[in-house]
Amino acid sequence: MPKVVVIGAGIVGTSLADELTARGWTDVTVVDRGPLFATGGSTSHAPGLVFQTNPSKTMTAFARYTVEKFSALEHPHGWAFNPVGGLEVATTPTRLADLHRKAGWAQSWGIEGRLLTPDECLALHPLIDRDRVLGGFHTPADGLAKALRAAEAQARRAEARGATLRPHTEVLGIVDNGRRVTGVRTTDGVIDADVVVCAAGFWGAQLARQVGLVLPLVPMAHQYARTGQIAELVGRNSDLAEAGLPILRHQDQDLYFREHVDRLGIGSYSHRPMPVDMSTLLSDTADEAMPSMLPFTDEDFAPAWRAAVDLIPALEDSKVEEAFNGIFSFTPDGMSIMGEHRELAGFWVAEAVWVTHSAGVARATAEWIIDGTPSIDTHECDLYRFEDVARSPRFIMQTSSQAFVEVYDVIHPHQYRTALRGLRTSPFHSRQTELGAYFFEGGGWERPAWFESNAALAQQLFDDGLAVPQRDEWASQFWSPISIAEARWTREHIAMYDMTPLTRYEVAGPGAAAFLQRMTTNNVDKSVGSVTYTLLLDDTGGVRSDLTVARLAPDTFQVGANSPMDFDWLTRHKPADVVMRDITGGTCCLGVWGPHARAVLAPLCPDDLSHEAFKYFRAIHTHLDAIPVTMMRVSYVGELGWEIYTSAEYGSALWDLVADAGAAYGIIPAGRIAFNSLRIEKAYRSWGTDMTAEHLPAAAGLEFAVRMAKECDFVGKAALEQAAAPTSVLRSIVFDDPDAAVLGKEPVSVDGVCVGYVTSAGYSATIGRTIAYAWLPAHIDVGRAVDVAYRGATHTATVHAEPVVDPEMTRIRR
Ligand code: FAD
Ligand code: THG
Repeated sequence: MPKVVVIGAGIVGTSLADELTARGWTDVTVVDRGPLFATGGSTSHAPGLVFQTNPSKTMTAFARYTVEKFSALEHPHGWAFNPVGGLEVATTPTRLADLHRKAGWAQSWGIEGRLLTPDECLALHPLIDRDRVLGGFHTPADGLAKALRAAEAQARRAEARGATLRPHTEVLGIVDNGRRVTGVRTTDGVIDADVVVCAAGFWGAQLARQVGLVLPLVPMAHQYARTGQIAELVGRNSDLAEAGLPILRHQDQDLYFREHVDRLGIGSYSHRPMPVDMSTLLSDTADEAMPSMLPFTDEDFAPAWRAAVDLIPALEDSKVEEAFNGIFSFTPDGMSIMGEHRELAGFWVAEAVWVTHSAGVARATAEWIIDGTPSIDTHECDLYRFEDVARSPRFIMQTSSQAFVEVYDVIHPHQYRTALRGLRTSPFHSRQTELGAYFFEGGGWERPAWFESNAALAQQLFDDGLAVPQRDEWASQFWSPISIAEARWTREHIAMYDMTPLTRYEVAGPGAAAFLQRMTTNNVDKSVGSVTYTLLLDDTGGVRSDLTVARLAPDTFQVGANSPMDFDWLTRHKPADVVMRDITGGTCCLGVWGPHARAVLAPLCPDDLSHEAFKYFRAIHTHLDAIPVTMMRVSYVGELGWEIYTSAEYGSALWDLVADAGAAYGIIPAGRIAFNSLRIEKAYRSWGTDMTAEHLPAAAGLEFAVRMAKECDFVGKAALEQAAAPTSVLRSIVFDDPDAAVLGKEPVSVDGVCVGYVTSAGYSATIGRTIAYAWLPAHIDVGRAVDVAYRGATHTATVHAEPVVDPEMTRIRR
């Protein structure tokens, strides 16, 4: 049986010990520098509020499991979970509208919740000032976790199954044989191990650095205060129950509240970000009870206190009695960090985890370690999700600080940071800027969303009858009607799209073809010049990514991928006779699409671009005018045309060449919003949003890319052979009202019952309606009417056959 050492006996480490031993891996040692179970880590003083609803489906599922698990734990001192319910109040119209969005997430992810009037808020929580609140959102299954009891109960259960707990044992270093971990070096000698899991809380980044791993997390102080006795609370709660009122969030002022018998606990995120200097932490906390508690800074709390009194007038006669600046981890995107070190087998991390998500993260980690694949999609938490730039200390600090500031803010899905922009720009960037591009950010890249230079053209199209929907205020943010004109113009004429941020790798060597055959679902071992759409599956058949694989030479392939996790996955499986390079940054890509694409490009190219000579899904090395290029006849927007690749130094010449040659045909630059709406018209999926590892190809509508009959075995094939027919499937739905817009994650109901959720959506210029994808029960057929809840409104839509536009593929194959 493998020997496991878990570093850290906080809520994550103890929960993991329980999950591992429950699966029969009982040779587990949990080491902690501190005493048990108030080790001195973040768990020791976490007030334990568990609000389950999160924009992330995965995080919500993690939280739901924590509630379920903690509710069933037994501890001699009492409950580990007290389901007092959760209440979030709105004091501004923006927040009130956003609570509708949150209620939508809750419904989509299966959390019971209800929007409340101010009177209903007051009835649930009599301490709040009725006149301050505009409404609220109540989630009855939320509540309080007693983190230390939960840690102890789980640790003791693990111990009963054979695990060992070693307090007062500090891990000083990781021991390895150059390839894999062999143990940990502690203040009490070396402990041998086949698997080491770093669950060391905010100290984890330092431990991981010892083995060459950057964990993008920042330890930050966060203020928590307990008041003195509050008359209104006296007699309400027993010492055992501690609380009866729902846990309360007042997000407009970055505050949360819970009862401590007859006192209130107040947490505040309203202060400046206070990143912790780990080099002085021990001396800074020498006078405190624990090394994760910094001295309270009154001046930072003063405005929070005033805001707290405003919401809860009963606080007027009270004051702060005990308070501290507690430390825990923040990450650039607010997500946890999970996974195994690629270069050091057996070294795992489970980091930046709230109490709320702890049991869920622990379960997924145990499954991942033991079975090889977690049963839930974890890509948003993946250790290898970060681009190189996102591992720089400056980036980590900047984005994590921003995550702190925004922790309770209303964040639009297309709101991007303003700091640290312009880090990754394509060679077309200066031209795009001149053309008035409005940039979205993704993976550090600047990506045009639309071009103001198309405003006059758009106006002309609108004057000529192209419909413009009346989008609501929320959906109109970070959006422009110009995008509709760009999409229409692409279908009717021609447009150029910057595809540079599309991640791409060169996979080369004598073993390249066999490697890609084994890793992906489709047959990619075809003639030089072939391009294949194919899937990466995990061992359980879940869709890890979708790729295009172009064979550019017998032993050289270009892979178009989705994220750094694809590089990680392929690298982990790569044999020695294959070399893989990420060529994204050194190259660029221009998508030239539309009915006039051939007419524009053919005169520039010495090769024959006719349909017969250059077929759909083929690639060639050639030249456009004087520029060496690789052309692929691929179109994510579903039009005649090519992706044109060249190395970065030719980029701006390529842009100018195509722009000049296209002028006679009215070529325009077009942006991401048009791009997105066009791909949705064509039923093309976007990995990570529309489907994830949680879905089998058939469910995601991607079975056409799986070649079960191909000669060789491929990762995930055995699982697909065993797979039952999917019970839910990804469908296209079309909204009835031309003005209806949705942005993603909205719940979908049939006959008043929530049956699924929206993934992505875009306004289709072709049909004058918004089209969205939704996960729906397999029996909900084409033609069925569904209701989509959008920020308090209900939009009706109809399940549509796919693709909505050009099902005969005549636009592409001509
Ligand atoms: P920890 O509890 O910090 O455990 C890590 C352990 O690793 C520690 O015991 C430490 O001693 C040990 N360790 C570290 N390095 C070594 C080493 N080299 N050798 C041996 N042992 C080592 N979360 C919520 O969900 N809800 C809340 O309401 C909430 N409120 C919070 C309020 C405050 C004031 C704070 C500070 C945090 C709050 N959190 C809350 C966050 C939550 O407390 C943490 O995210 C969570 O406890 C982290 O658990 P952990 O097990 O990862 O880390
Ligand atoms: N271009 C390139 N690589 C890519 C993408 C891209 N890799 C990642 C991502 N995008 C992959 N997604 C798709 C989705 C659909 C198509 C291409 C890439 C596509 N599908 C056609 C269809 O479904 O009808 C053709 C499929 C086939 O013939 O097998 O074009 O944008 N380079």
